[in-house]
Amino acid sequence: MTDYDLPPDYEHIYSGKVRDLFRTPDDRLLFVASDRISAYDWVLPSLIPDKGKVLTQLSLWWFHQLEDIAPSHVTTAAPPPSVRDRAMVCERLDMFPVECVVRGYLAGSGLADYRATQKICGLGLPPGLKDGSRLPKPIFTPATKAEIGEHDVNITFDEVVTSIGQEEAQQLRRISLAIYERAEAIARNRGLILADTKFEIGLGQRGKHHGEYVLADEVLTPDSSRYWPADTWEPGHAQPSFDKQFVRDWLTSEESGWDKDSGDPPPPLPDRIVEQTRAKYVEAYERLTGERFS
Ligand code: PZK
Repeated sequence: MTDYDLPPDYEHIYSGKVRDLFRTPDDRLLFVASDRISAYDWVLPSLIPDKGKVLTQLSLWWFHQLEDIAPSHVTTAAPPPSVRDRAMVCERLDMFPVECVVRGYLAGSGLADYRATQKICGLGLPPGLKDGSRLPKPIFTPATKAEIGEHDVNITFDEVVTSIGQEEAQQLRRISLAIYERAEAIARNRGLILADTKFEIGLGQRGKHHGEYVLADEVLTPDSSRYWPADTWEPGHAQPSFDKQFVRDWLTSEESGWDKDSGDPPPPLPDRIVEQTRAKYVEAYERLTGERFS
């Protein structure tokens, strides 16, 4: 799973469903995006060729678009050759224990919370919103990581304040909303709706960014964000996922033979679904950046 043929002095620290973190010999972090793909809370037994490269290159492009809002954790050091295009050498930050989520549209856990309470993270919303509705304005909807394997838990802004302090909570909200606003406008001009997105932010520990709020992880990739095709957006039902819809449709089709509620692991994807899905990640990269993926 984390076999990237790295030099022996790179120490594996942690793996998420689709990304892996290593310590470099000089005590920085190597962030590696795999070709793994998740759906229905499973990591599928199929890889999507170039997915890690596409998402890493997209993330680097976004970090550049956001440089005037917040610095990123990415350093100029080159990753080892075996992971060159899918990895970033990053500075080690003191991470805030908060998932900084911004929503401009109603979906996912935000939709579930709205239906239950007409609120998200304690923020009241107007009545009558539907699945996929645009919100009156983007909202900061923080979450905490639950136990491993569990879903993030939405929390109120006051709970963030209690956890990390008033000044710090306000900074995370300010930075997150500013980034969403910038990114949503760029995506909209490229025919994509950025429905929601999640950031991880930390404080610089040394050097140029000492004491500064620094953007970490990967940013504004289809794995950390919900992108929808703008031309078919229609509130009132679940919007098709820009990147994973072929996967979801096949996994829930008769052909797959899989029941997502069975507890059984999902089967491998047919080659055509793998290829269609790869093409969607490449399309996301090319539409957003305006550059050919290579
Ligand atoms: C850090 N994660 C999440 C990332 C995973 C899990 N620059 C940083 N400094 C300190 N900690 C982190 C980062 C970053 N990025 C990020 N956990 C810790 C994560 C990658 C793979 F499995």
